[in-house]
This record gives sequence, C-alpha cells and structure tokens, in this order.
Amino acid sequence: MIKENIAKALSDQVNAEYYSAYLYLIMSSYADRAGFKGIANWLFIQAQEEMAHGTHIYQHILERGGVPVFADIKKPEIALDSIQDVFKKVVAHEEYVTSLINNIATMALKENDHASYNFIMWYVNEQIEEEASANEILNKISFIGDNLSLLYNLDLELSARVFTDPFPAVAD
Ligand code: OFO
Repeated sequence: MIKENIAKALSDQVNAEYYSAYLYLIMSSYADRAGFKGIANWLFIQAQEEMAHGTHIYQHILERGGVPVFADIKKPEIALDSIQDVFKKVVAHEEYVTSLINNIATMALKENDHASYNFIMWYVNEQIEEEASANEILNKISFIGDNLSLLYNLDLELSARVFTDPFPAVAD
C-alpha cells in the first residue's frame, strides 16, 4: 500500500497536471484568436495530454490503495503578448513541471517506495521529451523572427499534431 505522504505528493501532481491543461488551453485560445490554428492545435493537444497524465496518476494512487487528495485547481494568471512569448512560457512551465516530478522521484526513493519510483520514472522520461519539443519550437520561432510567412509554415507544421492516448487501455 502506498504511504500517505506519497499519495499526497502524487495527488498534488494530479492537480499540477490539470493546472497545466488549463494553462495550455489559455495559450491555445490565444493562438486561435491570433489566427494561428495550427499552433492552437498543438497547444490543445498538449492540454489533452496533461489531462491524460493527471488521470493516469490519479488511477495509480487508487491502484496502490491510496486516498487521492483533492484541492482547488488554481486559475493560471498569465499574460501573453506574442507566439514567441507563448512558447517561452511553455518551456518555462515544462522546466517547472520537471522539478516537481524530480521531487516526487526523490521522495519515493527516500521512502523506499520502488513502485512509486518506477511509476514516476515514466514521467521523468516524458519530461525530457516535453522540454525538448517545446525548446525545438521556441528555437524555430526565434529563427523565424518577424517573417510572417515562415511563421505560417510553422503553423501548418504544428497543425499536423494529433492526440495519441499515452495510456491506451490494454485489451484483456
Ligand atoms: Fe504532464 O507533461 Fe507537460 O507538463
């Protein structure tokens, strides 16, 4: 059975994942209203992934006999002034989430909870990818500068992203 402090730390992470989803929806709506439908699509799928992460962590707590702790999901207070600004904030947010995940991994090891450690390692790896893809887009935007037609090319590229459930149900 999972210890109470680990269940609480994982519950906080569920909350952080749903907060992330909300944050990315705000960014997606900003891009949509600015006319960048492809970028809006990328951010919308990002939000869907965060919700999948939150649900997955919640299910893990229950599976291990823990009690999920629910709390208010904070409203993201964020002002956006350009597409570049959006992705600067995506990168900063993902780096922050990585620090949260690392703290859980450290805690799980300290508690000798190898099941939680093993579980959270999936997220440690996921964060490498999350940071890399956000950084890649931010770099492209920096190269693009003020060239609107190149920005529209990037928009087209990001319109191709599709949501793939990271935890598809396994058939019995
Ligand atoms: Fe949940 O992966 Fe981004 O934060």
